[in-house]
Amino acid sequence: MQEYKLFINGEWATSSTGETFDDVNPATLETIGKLQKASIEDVKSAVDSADDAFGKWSATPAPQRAKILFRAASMLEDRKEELSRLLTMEMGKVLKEARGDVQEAIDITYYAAGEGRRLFGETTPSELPDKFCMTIRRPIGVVGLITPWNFPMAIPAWKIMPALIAGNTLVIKPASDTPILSIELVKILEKAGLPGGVLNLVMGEGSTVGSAIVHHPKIRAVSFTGSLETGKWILGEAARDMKKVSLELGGKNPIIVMEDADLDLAVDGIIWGAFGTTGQRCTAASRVIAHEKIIKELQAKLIKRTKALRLGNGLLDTVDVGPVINNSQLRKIAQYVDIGKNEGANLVLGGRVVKPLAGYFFEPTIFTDVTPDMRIAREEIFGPVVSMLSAADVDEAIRIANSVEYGLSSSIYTASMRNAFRAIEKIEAGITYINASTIGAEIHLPFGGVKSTGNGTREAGTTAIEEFTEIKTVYIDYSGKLQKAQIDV
Ligand code: UN1
Repeated sequence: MQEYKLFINGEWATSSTGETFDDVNPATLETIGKLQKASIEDVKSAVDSADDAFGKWSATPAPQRAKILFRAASMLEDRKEELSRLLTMEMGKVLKEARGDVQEAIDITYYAAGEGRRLFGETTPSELPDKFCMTIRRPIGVVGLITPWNFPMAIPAWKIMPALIAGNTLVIKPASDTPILSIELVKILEKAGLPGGVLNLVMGEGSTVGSAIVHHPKIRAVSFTGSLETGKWILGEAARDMKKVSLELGGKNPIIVMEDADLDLAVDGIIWGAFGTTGQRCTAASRVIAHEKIIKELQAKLIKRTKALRLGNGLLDTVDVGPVINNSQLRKIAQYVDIGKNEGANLVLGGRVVKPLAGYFFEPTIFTDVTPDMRIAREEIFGPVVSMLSAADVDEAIRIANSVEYGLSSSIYTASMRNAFRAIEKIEAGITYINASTIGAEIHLPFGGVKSTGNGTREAGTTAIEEFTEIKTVYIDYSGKLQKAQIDV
């Protein structure tokens, strides 16, 4: 059995308590690794080593830091297939999507490395003569990263790479269900030449290890992707020490389908958005809001196509939908199906736990006749369940889209420019797709959401550099005399 250790101060270390836990393949329930469970003492050592490493790393020119990232990106590329297979075994998503997860990590690593030659600030004139003004970006310090299980490689890379290029030192806690890909990422960075202490990895429960990261006084910023509940808790705790926080939380992402849409294209997008990654993306399409004139036809097409999806082990290319991550998620999804039925929604397909293998499988599920007040239309399920709602026109569809507390991704299928721009302007979401599904954001554009999806920050794109830097404003007076801004002479 492969053992995976903590990474502290450039060394692979066992936990100070010696405790371990298992990493289980959600399709087969085979244990694929033994993981060291960090103690609060281990977290302290990790933060101390990041703090010690900060001076040197932050003083290293960003293009030099970038060299390490370029090497890491190319090593990731060389190992893409092997890492993708490992990712499917650990997380369950089908191999094609696992390759996408690894590719997203490769993309952000190259992108962040390139940013090492830019990290632009602004230059402006001064209101006074012989004076120059500019902004520069400075690293924040020691940053804590807490990542989810649904993108075991892409999301850690989204956070690690921009944070490193900006000159921060890090402590990462990957999700307990899927830490192996983060460990592989750390190993690659280590091989690529990252100095000891710059990146530290601890594993264990959120309530102990995660909490110790959030509370440590030397941690100056926390970047978290996960549930709304945990996000709110982190924001509250971090506020006491004025830590910078960036949160990427839930979604209840709508696909609007108008009466003038290409319905087959819309069905492609719904299937990809709702059942891709077994519905376990923050960006998953969990609501379809269709024009009343075409909803029946759309439903018939969707049901037919969904029936053909094959569940099983994601390593096989005959499989379309993999397992869900663990038993508690499986139970939660089943509970939501009961809630939907009790609320009076019409379960037209799926709705059951199935066992093509020993693991945690749930049938792709469709509810029709869903109304906006039902819990299945409002709450994030994070499973292969889609709710169909009907609207009389584009404005009603957008009103329904906006009636939930989340605002991450959104989509509209329409042939009309007017409808498309209505959606672009009026949907309350961080991302709007036109004639494409809600998933598949590209790494060079900002990623994040409004309302309860986050706290106003964005990941990826140039906004990732904003996430992991502080702006310093610099005034350079070369007049040789005292000059006073704002004061009449
Ligand atoms: C997530 O589910 O938290 O846009 C991230 C997408 C992916 C990232 C999803 N590129 O679906």
